[in-house]
Amino acid sequence: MKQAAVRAHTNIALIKYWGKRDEHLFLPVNSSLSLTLDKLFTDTLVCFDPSLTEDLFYLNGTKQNQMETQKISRFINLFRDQTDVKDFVRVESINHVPTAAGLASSASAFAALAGAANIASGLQLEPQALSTYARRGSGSSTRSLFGGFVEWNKGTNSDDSMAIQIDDANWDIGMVIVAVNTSEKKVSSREGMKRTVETSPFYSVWEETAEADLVEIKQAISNQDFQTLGEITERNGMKMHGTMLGATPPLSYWEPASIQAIQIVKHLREQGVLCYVTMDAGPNVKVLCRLSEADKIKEALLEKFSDDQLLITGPGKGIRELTADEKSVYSW
Ligand code: 2P0
Repeated sequence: MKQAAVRAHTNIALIKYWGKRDEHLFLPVNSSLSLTLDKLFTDTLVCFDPSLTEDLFYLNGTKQNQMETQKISRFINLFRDQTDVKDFVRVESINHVPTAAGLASSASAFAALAGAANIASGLQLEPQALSTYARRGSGSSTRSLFGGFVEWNKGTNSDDSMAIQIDDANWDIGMVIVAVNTSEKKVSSREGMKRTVETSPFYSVWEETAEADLVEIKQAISNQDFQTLGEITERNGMKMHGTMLGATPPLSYWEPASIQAIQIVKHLREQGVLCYVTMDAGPNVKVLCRLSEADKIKEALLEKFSDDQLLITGPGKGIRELTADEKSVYSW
């Protein structure tokens, strides 16, 4: 049996990916940039087993249905197609994404799956090339192959639309996640971005300006200029949500409590604390801050939110194989 177990951390985009130019190959309209997070990750075992008669997928110990398993099978086929490993596969995945964080885990999920399949199948691609495989599971997972600040270059084709680490973010960078509502969203990212691309009159402006935002944020990272980094993050996220509001029918993931969180952040800023919000395809708010100021920011948020709705995290690392000790806690 050929097997491997890999850990991948999730990431939050500071320059957002919102729209595909090729839905089959997951080629994005614009390049994006994210911060990988330490506290949120997925551990995944991939085991090619000649005794199996079908692919099996267990998530947090529960066997998944045919539809979920098919997504895994299609993804694993990318590796079976490129190697002489043709056996059926057993995939065991454990999400260490606290439910309270209210974050989707597709980024860490497909990054961990790609990492484990890469080793188990013997394909042994370098992380950058492997990110082009992760991409075909879920766009945002492209960036989770690496730690710190990561750029997903939109590329010109399927072979060069890949991620690269820009900086390890080891300069007092953190995030406070405000879990406003953890129930499943009604409109998936996939559907939401498609609707926005097809119907929002603002989309052409998004496309034009996202690349300029990326150039500026990379300069801010290279200068370790936290204020500019935060300002670009906040404006790019707001612009993505504005673009969605222009769609037909209009798309909004916000809830009243999202705005309450944003107001607390603005108030903190007026008091001289550098902190900035970003939001994804859901009502939860992520606050980019100095890690050393995260406790203070959490304290202010505790006025409106409970302790279990707030999570502080620093920058995470790229994918890596699990140690024997780490594997031994699971019943794989
Ligand atoms: C991002 N999001 O850059 C953006 C910002 C949400 C808002 O990538 O269709 O699960 O699997 O490629 O990656 C979430 O969408 O979508 C996402 P698919 P994905 O993080």
